[in-house]
Amino acid sequence: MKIVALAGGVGGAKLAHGLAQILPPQDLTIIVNTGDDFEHYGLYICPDLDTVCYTLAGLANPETGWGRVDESWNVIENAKRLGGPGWFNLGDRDLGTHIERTRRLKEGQCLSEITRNFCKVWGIEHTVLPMTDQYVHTIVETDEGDLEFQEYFVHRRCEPHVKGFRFDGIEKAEPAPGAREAIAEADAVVICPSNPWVSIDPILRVFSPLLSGEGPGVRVFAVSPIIGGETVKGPAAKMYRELGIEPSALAVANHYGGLLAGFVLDQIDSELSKALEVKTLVTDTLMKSTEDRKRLAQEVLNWIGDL
Ligand code: FO1
Repeated sequence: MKIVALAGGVGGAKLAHGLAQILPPQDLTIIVNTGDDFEHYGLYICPDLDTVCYTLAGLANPETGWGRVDESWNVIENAKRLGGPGWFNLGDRDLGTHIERTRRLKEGQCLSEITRNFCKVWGIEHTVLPMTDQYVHTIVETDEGDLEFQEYFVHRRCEPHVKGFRFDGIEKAEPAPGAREAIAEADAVVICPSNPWVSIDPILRVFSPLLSGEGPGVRVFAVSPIIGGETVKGPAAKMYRELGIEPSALAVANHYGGLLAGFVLDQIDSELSKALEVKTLVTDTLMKSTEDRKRLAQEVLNWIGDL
């Protein structure tokens, strides 16, 4: 079965990793959000892309989910001592990725090509694509004004009250080379348990109308990032609340609306499945261990295969 997975950072990377443990490389393409990308210390940082790649390569920091395992912080500590900003933690190993990516971008290589090269070096055989090669910047509109995503997420610890989101540059963003074809050939698209507002919506916008629920379309399935009204990691539940929507798996399913052929929700939320018109899979969606990732991915694939 050929699958295209749509993923943001840590939660999305976990299910993508589960899928990669089961599907052969030619059957899985992972399309990753780049709206969180930003420049810091003159370097171009792609947090979600790196989180997905490090996770697939077994290089991710198991405690944070982002950044590298066995990391040290000498460079950023020194930069901080000299007066540089210290709110975004760039580890020594991780910095090498940003330095080389920035050098290549300045040379004129595009992000998808750089990602392909990096994946080869990291031993990642499945296809990982940024959603686009153009620059898209997620702006969080808050009661304290517009904030760049990382400014809101890391620097301000998601404290400002959210009023809306904007994806600057999205109108000019074309799907990365190979992404359209991967979707056209796929048996299903799986939306990983990432933040619907800031991780998945930018991808859906880039791939609209291909993934709009109106086209001839591939079947789209989503796994809820909200379990028992809360997010495992990140601000999705807080965002729903501040936008006047009760955070729940149901709210996530409604968010994707007519796009979905099926929805996966946690057993804690089994009651909510009755309110859904799409097909549902109710299971243990919490991925605490590497085995959990594979188990959930296998259950989702079996379910899609049986539908
Ligand atoms: N998240 C944090 O909460 N604090 C950090 O200092 C931080 C640094 C960081 C460095 C590289 C990287 O690839 C990711 C990093 N993240 C950090 C995670 C990132 O901000 C978010 O996980 C995503 O943008 C949301 O999906």
